[in-house]
This record gives sequence, structure tokens and C-alpha cells, in this order.
Amino acid sequence: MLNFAIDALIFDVDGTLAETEELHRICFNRAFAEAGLPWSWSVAQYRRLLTTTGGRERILRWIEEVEPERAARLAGPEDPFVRALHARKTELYAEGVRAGEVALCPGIPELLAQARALGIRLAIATTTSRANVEALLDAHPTALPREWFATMVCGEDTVRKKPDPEVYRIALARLGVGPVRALAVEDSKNGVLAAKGAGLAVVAIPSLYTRGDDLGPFDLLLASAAELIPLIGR
Ligand code: XBP
Ligand code: MG
Repeated sequence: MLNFAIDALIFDVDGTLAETEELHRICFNRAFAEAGLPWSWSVAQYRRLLTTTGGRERILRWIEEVEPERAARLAGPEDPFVRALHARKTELYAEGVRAGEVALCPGIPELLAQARALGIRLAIATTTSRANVEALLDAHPTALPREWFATMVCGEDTVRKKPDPEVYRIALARLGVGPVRALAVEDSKNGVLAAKGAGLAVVAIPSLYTRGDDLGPFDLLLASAAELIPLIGR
């Protein structure tokens, strides 16, 4: 049991609700290839690039690294060139998710069902695009019924992405819950920093892409969401 009763559980999406990052990587690479660009991110490169949250921001960082002259001509992550690449990547990704190419993280269906049974409210706080979250919920209607989530705060809803706490502050405000009555679940250091910045306690559960990373100032480290189930009783 936690040493406080919780009214809400706030979940990150990528790497926390589902193992999404490999499909994200593949779809970035497909979008680059379709655009005739000679870029293809390896698993090791993508692991490094993941420290930049947000797909457009990640693309821009890459261009700054490999083609600084092109980057100097771009108007930041919202430049039309970056936006077009990212829009195509989002289309490809949503198609893949709807085709069942993304698995939920172990223990997530059981944890969500138990939280619901206990009357704990559920929310999403993610830097990923809303279309990606919608696709994930559509692909898993039994484990992730849309109506179970009191609010979903996505990349489009914030000015600053994680590690900035904005996404968690918005989620708490929409829930009408104070940070001491809620718990965040995250898989990455940027996510842990964002939740801690909003005053939340954070459970860190490493994902395939963050296993072995320094996950920052978490309160509790678990191996899977299943391990959280006996701790949320009230
Ligand atoms: C996830 C991200 C996202 C996804 C890609 O971080 O950083 O950018 O990798 O999604 P977190 P978009 O799990 O901490 O929310 O391409 O839609 O940005
Ligand atoms: Mg994550």
C-alpha cells in the first residue's frame, strides 16, 4: 500500500501504457524514405534521440546534428518541412497502431481495471500527438475504454513538452485534484521530472527503450504495472 490514499492515477502513454517507441522509430524512418531523405534511425540512435520529447522537436534535433546548414534555414520545429514529415509519420503510426502493431505494457489492463473498481479516476498526460492516443484507444477498446479516462492531455495541449511540468499541471487542473491526491506513472526521466515538477509522487516503470537509464527523481521503481496493483488499495 502507498502511504497516502489516491484519487487519481495519471498515465504517460509512450512506454507506459504501451510499448510504442519501436513503431514510432519505424514510422519516422518510413516518412524520411518516402520524402527521399537519406536518414534512417537505428535503435541505438533513436534511444539517444528520445531524450528530446516530441516528434517535430526530435526531427529538428536530428537535422541540426546531421545537416546544420539545412537546420539554419528552418523556422524551428513548426517549420513546414518538419511539420510535413511529422504529419506523414503520424499517419503511418496511427495506421500501424490500428493494425495492432503496438502491445500494451504488461499489467496495464489489470491495473486500470483495478483502479476503476476502487473508484480511482484515470487520466493521460503525454507529449505525443492526440491522433496517436486516439489510435491506441481505438485499437484496445476492451483494456482502454475511452470513457475510463477523465481527461487526456496531449502534445497539442501544452506550450512546453516534458520535462516541463505543464502537461501534469493541466491534467491536475482538469481533474480538480491536488497533486498530493494523485500518482503519476512514467517510464522516462523526462516524464518523471515533469510529474515531480507538478508536485506529484511518481512511480517509474522502465520500458524497452528506457531500461537501464537513469530515470530521475522517482518515488518508487517497479518492474511492471502489475506490481502497482496491490499498492493502490485504499
Ligand atoms: C513520448 C514522446 C513522443 C513520441 C512520438 O514521450 O516523446 O514524441 O516519441 O510522438 P512521453 P509524436 O512518453 O514522455 O510522453 O511524434 O506524436 O511527438
Ligand atoms: Mg514515456
